[in-house]
Amino acid sequence: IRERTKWFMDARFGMFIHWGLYSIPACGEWVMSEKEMTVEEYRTYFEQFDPVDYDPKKWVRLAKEAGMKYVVLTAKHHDGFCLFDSKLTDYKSTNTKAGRDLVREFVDACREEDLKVGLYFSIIDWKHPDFPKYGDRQHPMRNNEAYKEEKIDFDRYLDYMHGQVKELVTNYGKLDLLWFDFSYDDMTGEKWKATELIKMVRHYQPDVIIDNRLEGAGDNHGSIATDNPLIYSGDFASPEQIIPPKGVCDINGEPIPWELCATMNNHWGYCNFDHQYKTPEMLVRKLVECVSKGGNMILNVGPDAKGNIPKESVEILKEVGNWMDKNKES
Ligand code: JFZ
Repeated sequence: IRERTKWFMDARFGMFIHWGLYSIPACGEWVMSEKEMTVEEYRTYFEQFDPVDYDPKKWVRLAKEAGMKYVVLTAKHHDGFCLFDSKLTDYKSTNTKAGRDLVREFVDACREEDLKVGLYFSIIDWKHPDFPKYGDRQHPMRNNEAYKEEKIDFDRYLDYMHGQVKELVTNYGKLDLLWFDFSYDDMTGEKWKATELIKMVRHYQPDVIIDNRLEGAGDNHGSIATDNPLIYSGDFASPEQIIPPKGVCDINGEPIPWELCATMNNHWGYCNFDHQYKTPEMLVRKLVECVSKGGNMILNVGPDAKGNIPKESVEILKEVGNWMDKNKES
């Protein structure tokens, strides 16, 4: 086990936060793709974004009360909107009614409450003009013939994407975790110039730990599970929603770090009609099962457009926290 993952293996329980412009339509973070919206159509949410209740200290304190040891926020999701003050785009929280760098306030809040801080960053970007559109598996314009003959310069996109990661690893002090999401089609990181990307990340943040999704996602454990991992293979595997029955091992059968990412209902981004919440009991059982199999659990909340965590989620987390308190080692 790598030295840098020790805190993570010890932490076991974290909070995932999916929050961005998609909190406004309130039907999940994939709305732009699902409804095949153009950048112009989606921009309405950018004009509307006004999270008057944004107070990351509240989020972080709730995580702490639930017994969580780290928090990961979507600095940028697939829609391309940045919660941070990127110099490489105008499409950022600083230019909305919020008028501030929301990642900065989040990072400060985590440190103030003494929790480890992580940022999610989408290597997919549906806003950038040089990201492949027509025929892509999930781009909002995948079916739009108008983009069939479009010439794009993918290297220009990669410069942009790498540049934003550089901003994140250089402007916000020491980060504990980076959660990249996600490689598809060829399931290798080379399409994203991942070797260069992670060399740069390690230069500025030698101890940050990264997930394995530059090499895929879900059940694909990438080369983290081989005896010769690539530089971008990641420090932990990231199974989604379903607990691997026997934990996760490398090719020699040795356990490797992994983290189940799970939602409380059936969405990541805020969804105002999804009331199918798991009970606190179910979630505690999941956590215990992960831990018993050598894994972590990162449990998601999707704050609404104003910046409030849904009250169902708050109640669930308080219950989980009660269980944690009762079962603390003395
Ligand atoms: C990805 C995102 O698309 C989603 O919005 C959310 O952020 C989640 C945590 O990660 O979702 C995926 C990515 C890959 C797979 C499944 C869901 N997969 O390959 O199984």
